[in-house]
Amino acid sequence: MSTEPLPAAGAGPASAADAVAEAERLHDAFNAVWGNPGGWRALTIVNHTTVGLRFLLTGLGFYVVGGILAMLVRSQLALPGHAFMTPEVYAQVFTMHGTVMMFLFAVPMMEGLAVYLLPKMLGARDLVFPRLSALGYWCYLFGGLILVSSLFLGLAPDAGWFMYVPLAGSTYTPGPNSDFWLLGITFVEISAVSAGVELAVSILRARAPGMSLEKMPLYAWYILVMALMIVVGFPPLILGSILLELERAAGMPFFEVARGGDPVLWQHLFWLFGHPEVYIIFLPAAGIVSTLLPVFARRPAVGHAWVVVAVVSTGFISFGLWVHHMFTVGIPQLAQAFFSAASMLVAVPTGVQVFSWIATLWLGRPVFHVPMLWLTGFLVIFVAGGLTGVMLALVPFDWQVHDSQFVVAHLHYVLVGGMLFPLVAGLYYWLPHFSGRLPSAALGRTGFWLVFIGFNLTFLVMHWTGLLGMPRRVHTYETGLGWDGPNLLSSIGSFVMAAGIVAVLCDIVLHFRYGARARPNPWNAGTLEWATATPPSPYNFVSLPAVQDRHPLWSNPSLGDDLARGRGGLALIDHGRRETWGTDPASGAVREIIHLPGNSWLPFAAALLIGGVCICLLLRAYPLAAAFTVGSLAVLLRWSWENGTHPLASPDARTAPGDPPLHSRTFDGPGLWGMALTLLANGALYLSLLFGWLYLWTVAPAWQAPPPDHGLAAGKGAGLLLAAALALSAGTLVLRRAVARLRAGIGRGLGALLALAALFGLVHCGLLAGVFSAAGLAPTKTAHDAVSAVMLGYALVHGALAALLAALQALRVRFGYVGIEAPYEPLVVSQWWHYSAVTLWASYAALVWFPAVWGMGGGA
Ligand code: HEM
Ligand SMILES: [Cu+2]
Repeated sequence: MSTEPLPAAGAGPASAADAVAEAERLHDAFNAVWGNPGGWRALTIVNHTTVGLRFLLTGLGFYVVGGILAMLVRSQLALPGHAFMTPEVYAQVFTMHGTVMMFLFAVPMMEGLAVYLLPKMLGARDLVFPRLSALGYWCYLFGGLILVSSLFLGLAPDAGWFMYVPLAGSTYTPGPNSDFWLLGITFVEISAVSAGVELAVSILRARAPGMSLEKMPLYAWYILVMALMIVVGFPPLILGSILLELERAAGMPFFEVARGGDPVLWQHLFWLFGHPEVYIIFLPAAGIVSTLLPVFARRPAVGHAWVVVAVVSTGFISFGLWVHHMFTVGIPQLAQAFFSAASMLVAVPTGVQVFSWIATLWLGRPVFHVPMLWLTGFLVIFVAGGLTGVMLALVPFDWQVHDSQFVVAHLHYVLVGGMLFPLVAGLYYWLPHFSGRLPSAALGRTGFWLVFIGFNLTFLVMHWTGLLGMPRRVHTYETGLGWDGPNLLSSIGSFVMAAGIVAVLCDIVLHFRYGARARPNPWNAGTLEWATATPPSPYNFVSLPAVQDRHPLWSNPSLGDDLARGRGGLALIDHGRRETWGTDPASGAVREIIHLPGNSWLPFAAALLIGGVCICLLLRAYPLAAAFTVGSLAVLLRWSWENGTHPLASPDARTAPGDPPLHSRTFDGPGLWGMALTLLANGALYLSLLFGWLYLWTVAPAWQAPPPDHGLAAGKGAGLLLAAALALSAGTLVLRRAVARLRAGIGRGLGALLALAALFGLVHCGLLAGVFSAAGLAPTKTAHDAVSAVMLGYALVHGALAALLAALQALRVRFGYVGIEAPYEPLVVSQWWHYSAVTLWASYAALVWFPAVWGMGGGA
C-alpha cells in the first residue's frame, strides 16, 4: 500500500488547523517509541541522529587537541636553537599530532557526518544496525581517551604516526609508549570498521522506495565507496598492530631480523592501510563538495554518471598504490616504475570530479554563501596539493625531498585543503539542520579568511623550507642555514590560522543559542535530509517518502509537510516497533520491513568492558584482561540473544495488509549483508596474515625455514590439523543441510542439526588444541613458529565462536525464536561457518603443503 506515491490533495484532514493537530498527534505517538531518554539513560541512546552528533562533537574535541599539539610544534620550530621542548617531548608531540588528526579526527568526523546524514538522505528512519553505531561511538571515545591520556602521563607514542619498527619495537621504545598507540588505535579501528559495515549495508538495503542506484544521491555513492574501503583497508593495520603488540609484549618475532622477521613487513602492512586512508579521508570530503556545489550553483551536478564512475574507480586504484610511500626503502626498479605510473593514474578520476565541479559552477547561477567560500578555498588549495603530489610521484624527485619539510607541506595541502575545508563547508551547510538556526555570516567570513591566509602562510612557506633542505621531525635547527626566516613566517601563519579556527568554533557554539531561526530547507536543496523537521526528531520522518528522481525536494517542495502529516509509507506505530523499509539494492523496490532495535545499555557496557581489556593489556595485567574479555563476550552474546524475533526486538509480527513481511521472517535481511561485510573485513585481515607469511618466507633476510621433522609438517601435528579442518567442514555441511531444509519449509529436526554442528565445532577445537601440543611450537624463537601460532590461534577463535553460535541457535529453536516462521538467523551463522572452514583449509595449505612444495630446510 504505502509504496505508492502520496495520495492526491483532498485526502488529508479538512482544515489547516486539523492538519497541524494531526501532525502533532503523530509526532507524540512516534516519540513514544523512538524518543530519547534523558539523564543517565542518555547513555542508552542508539538512534543515528544522536550518535552522529556525538561523533561530530567528539571529533571536534580531538581536533582541538591535535590543533594544540600543532601549535606546540610550530612554537618550538619558530626560532633556531629554541629549547622550548626537549627532543623526547617533541617526538611525542608530533607523533600524537599526526595520530590524533588522522585517527581521532579525520576518519571519525567523516563517519560521524555520514552516520548523521545518510538515513535522512536515503529517506529512512535509521541505520540498519543502530546498536552497532552506538558501540562504535563508545569504542571511539574510550580508545581516543586512552590514547590521549598517554600525553598527560608523559608516556605518549613517539615513533611517528606510522610507528615504524624497529624504532617502535621494544628495543628502542621499551616503555609503554608504543603500546598506547597499538592498543588505543586498534580499539578505535573497531569503531571505524563497524561504522563502515553499517554505512555500506544501510546504503545498499535501506533506501527510499524508488531510489534505484541511478537515483541515489552522490553523497551516498561517496560514502559507500569510503565504507567499503574502510572495511578492506583497515584490517591490515589491525593485523599489523596485533603482531607488533605480540612482539612487544610476548616476544614473538615478526619484525625482528635476527629471529627471521622483517621490519619492512610492518611498512607494507601499514601502507596497505595508510595509502587508502588518504582516500578514505578525501572521498567523503569530495562527497560534501559534490553535494553542496549543485545546491549553490542551483542546477544538478554536471556529469553525474561520470562522477560515480570516477569515485568507484578511485576506490580500486588507490589500493594499488601503497608502495609509493616506500620508494626510498629499496624496492626493485620495475616495481617502482609501476607504482609511480599508478600514482599518476589516480589523478584521472580526481580530474573528472574537478571538471564536474567547475562545469556545474560554470553552467549554474551560483550564489555565494559562507559554505561556498570554504568550497572555493578547497578548490584552490587542493589543486595546488595535487600538483606537488604529482611531483612527489616522480621517483627521482621523491628521493630529493624525502623526509623534508616539503613533504610535510604537501601532506597538509592535501589533508587540510582536501579534508578540513570541505568539512567546514559541510558543517556550515548542515548547521541549520542540526539546530534549526543560522550561524553568523560576519563571524563565518572572518574565520574563513583567517584560516585561508594563515594556512597558506604556514604551508606555502614550508615547501620553500623543505627545498632549502630542512628535514622533518627534527626538534630544532641551527641558525645560519637560511631556515630562520621561513620558519618564523610559518609559525606566525599557524597562529593566524588557529585564530580563524577559534572564530569558526565560536560561531558553531554561539549559533545554537543566538542564531536566527532558519526556515525549512534554507538553501533550497534537492535531497531528502531537508524534508525532516529541523532540528530533526529521533525518527526522522513520521511517514516515509517514495522518490521518482534525484532531487525529490526540487520536484515536490512540500514533500516535508506531506510526510509530517502521515501521507507516506509505514505511518503506523501502534505495534510499538521501530521500523523502516528494506529495499532492493539495485532497483530500490520494497522487499521487506526492517525492524530496528531500540535503546539499550548493552553497547555502552560492551565498549566499557573492551576498554577494560585494553587498559589491562597496557598494564600487562593478563589474568584481569582475560576476565574482561570473558565479560565483554558475555555482554555481546546477551546482545545477540535479544535480536531477530526475540519479543524485545520485534514486539509484534503483524504488518498492515499489503505490506511486505518483517525482515526476520524472510531469508534475506540486513544481518546477512552485515555478516558478509564483516567477513570481508575479516578476510582482509586473514589475507594480510597470509601475505605476511609468504613475504617473510621469501624476503626476510634471516628467515629460518623449519627442519624437515618440524612438528607441524611431519606426523602428528599435520594429521591433527587435517582432522580439525575435516571436523569443521563436516559441521558446515550439517548447517547447509539445516538451511536447505528451512528453505524447503521443513522445520522438523532443526534444533538437532544445529546441535550436531555445534558438536563438530567443539571437536574441531579439541583437535586444534592437540595441534598446539603436538607441534611443539616455539613462537618466541623463530618468526616461522610465531606466525604459525597466530594462524592456529586465529582458527581456534573462529572455530570456538562457530560452535558457540550454532549452540545458541539450537537453544533459540527451543525458545521459538528460530524456525520456519523465522528462518533467517541460521543463514547468518552458516556464513560464519563457511568462512571459518575456508580459512582453516587455507591455513592448512599454507602451514603444511606450502613448506613441502617450497622445500623444507632448504636455503630459502
Ligand atoms: C591545524 C593546522 C596544522 C598545523 C599548523 C600542522 C602542523 C604540522 C607540523 C609542523 C608537522 C611536522 C612535525 C615535524 O615534522 O616535526 C605536522 C605533521 C603532521 N600533520 Fe599536521 N598540522 C595541522 C593540521 C593537520 C591536520 C588537519 C592533519 C590531518 C588530518 C595533520 C596531519 C599531520 C600528520 C599525519 C603529520 C606527520 C606526523 C609525523 O611525522 O609523525 N595535520 N603538522
Ligand atoms: Cu599514498
